[in-house]
Amino acid sequence: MTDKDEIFSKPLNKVDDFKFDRNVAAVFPDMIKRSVPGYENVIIMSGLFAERFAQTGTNLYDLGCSLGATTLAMRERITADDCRIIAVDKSVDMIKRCRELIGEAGSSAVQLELREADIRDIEYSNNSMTVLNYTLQFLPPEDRRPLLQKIYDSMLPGAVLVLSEKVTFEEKQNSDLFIDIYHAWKAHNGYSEMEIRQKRNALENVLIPDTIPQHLQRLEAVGFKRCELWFQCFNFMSMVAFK
Ligand code: GEK
Repeated sequence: MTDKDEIFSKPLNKVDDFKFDRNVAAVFPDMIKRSVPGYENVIIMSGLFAERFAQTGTNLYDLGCSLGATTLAMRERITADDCRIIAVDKSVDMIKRCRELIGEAGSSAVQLELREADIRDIEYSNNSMTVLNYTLQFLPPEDRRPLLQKIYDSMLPGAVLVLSEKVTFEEKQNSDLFIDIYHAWKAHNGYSEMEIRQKRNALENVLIPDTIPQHLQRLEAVGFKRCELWFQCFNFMSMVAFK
């Protein structure tokens, strides 16, 4: 049984910046399912990309792995021999809970390494697939391109990047409309107007979305030859880029 996300359900005098702490880790599966349209599909599809692109004897990275949903979906589908998934998150509470959940999920031929680290600081090598599911958006904007460059440089020919993000739009009217419909969807999922407003304030300085053209231009600039948007629901999207 997963705990229900009620983190912003009481009025707060001051809304602090959002943190991936123990309280968030405890309710995360419920929170992300009710807050990110298409989340469950994106996770399943990440597994399908892994099935197709994992190369024998290589590393696959799940960056900002939280509780390991993407890691587990990838692990389930990989058929190539001698693969290692390296799942990284800088939140000690996320990694702790992730370790427990992965332990409960049983074993597999795919090796799995969980690391509590900042994805900007680790070394990448022998990389056939990297997934950034809703993580790049939390990095300071100036750190995004250097990280993507590091990832690209570590990739083998034929490697793939899956990048899922909340996005914004150049056209203000479209942006406002999609945010409005997104909030209506959150209300449909049981969040009150106050919860939606307080969470939005908590994320304001923490989650800075780019536009889809910004993502595509940056991926091209670091060297990715082919990029495609494969999923979009209002202001959430996922794209795939090939080396
Ligand atoms: C999923 N991918 O379930 N280094 C490492 N981890 C980081 C960093 C960083 N610099 N910045 C943020 N994180 C997951 C969901 S959640 C998305 C990803 C969300 C971590 C942070 O601790 C958190 O666990 C995760 O990125 C973002 O498919 O909550 O909207």
